[in-house]
Amino acid sequence: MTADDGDGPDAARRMLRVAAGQLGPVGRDEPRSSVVARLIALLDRAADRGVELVAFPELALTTFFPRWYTEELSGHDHYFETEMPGPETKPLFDAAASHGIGFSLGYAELTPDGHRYNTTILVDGAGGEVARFRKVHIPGHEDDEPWRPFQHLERRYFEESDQGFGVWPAFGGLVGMATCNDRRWPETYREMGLQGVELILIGYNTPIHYAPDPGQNALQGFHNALVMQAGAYQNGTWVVGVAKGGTEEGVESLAQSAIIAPSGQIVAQAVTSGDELVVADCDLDWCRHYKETLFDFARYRRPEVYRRITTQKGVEVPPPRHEGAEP
Ligand code: ING
Repeated sequence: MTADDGDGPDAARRMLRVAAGQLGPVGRDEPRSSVVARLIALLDRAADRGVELVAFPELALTTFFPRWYTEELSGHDHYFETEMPGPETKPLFDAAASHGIGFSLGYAELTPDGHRYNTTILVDGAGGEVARFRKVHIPGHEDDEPWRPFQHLERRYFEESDQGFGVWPAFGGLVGMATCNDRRWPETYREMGLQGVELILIGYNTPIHYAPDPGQNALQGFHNALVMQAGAYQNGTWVVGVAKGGTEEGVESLAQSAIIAPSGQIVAQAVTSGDELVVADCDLDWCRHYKETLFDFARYRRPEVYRRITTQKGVEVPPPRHEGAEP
C-alpha cells in the first residue's frame, strides 16, 4: 500500500470483475432446464460485460421448497441434485467454460449415502471445480407449523455442515463462500477473515415476512445490507450477496443483491426483483487498507479473552452479585 489513497496503477492491482447473478422467482413446477436457460442468459450478459466470476443464488435451480411441509423427506427429493453437474446442469457448466467465466451456484445436495445439505459449488473459468461449501447455520424449524402463512423447514430438509467455512486460492485472490442465514452471524466472516479471505460469495432466499416476529418485516433490506457491510468491513473483504427474489409461489422475497467493498460500502446493487446482473470491478488489493491497519488481526485481536465465543453455544448469564461482594 503506497502513501497516497490509491494502490498505484490499475495494472499493478489485482482487479477482478465480479457479478451477482440475481434470479427472480422460480416456480414450483419450473423445470431445471428453464432455470438453467435463465442462468446462461445471465452468463451471456456477463460475458458481454467482461465479467470473470458470477455468483448465483442459494438453491438457485428450484423454487424454495422448504416453504412446504412433507411427512416423508423423500417427498422433496426431486428438488435435490444427486450429482453436480448432472445432465440438466451440465449446459450451465459448458456455457460458463465457453465464456471463460467462473461461477458459484447454490443447490440442494443429496449425497449417495443419503445426507442432505444446502450446498454451493465454486467453479473456475475453465470449468474446473474449485470447492463446495455446505451451509453451516440452518434457520427455521424442523416440524410442521401450519400456523405460518408459509413455512421455513430448512431444519427438516438440510443437515448442518460440520465442515465450517473454507477459503480457496482462486481468481487471483482468496475466495470464500457462505449461504443465506450464515451471513447474519459474525462468526461466519471472522472464520474466513482469519484465513485471509478477500472475496466472500453469499447466495440467499429471504422472505420479507418473518412469521416469528413480523415487526422485522420492514427491516429485511436493512438487516440484509447491515450484516454483509459489517462482515466486509470488519474482515477487510469484498462481499457479494445474491438473491433469488421477487414473489415466488406467493411468498415475497427480498432481492437487493449487492456487491460490497472491504470498506463496507455498497458499490453496486440490484434495482429489480427479477433476473438481473449486478457488476463491479473489485480491487482485491483494496483489502489491505483494512487488513493491514484497523483489522491487523495478528496485532490487535485478543483470542485469550474470547473463549466464550467458541466454548459456549447459548447465553450463560453471570450469577447475581451480592452487595459489597468483590467485583
Ligand atoms: N433464509 C433466511 C435468512 O436468514 C430468514 C431465514 C427468513 C430470516 C425470513 C429472516 C426472515 O435470510 C435462509 N434461507 O437462510
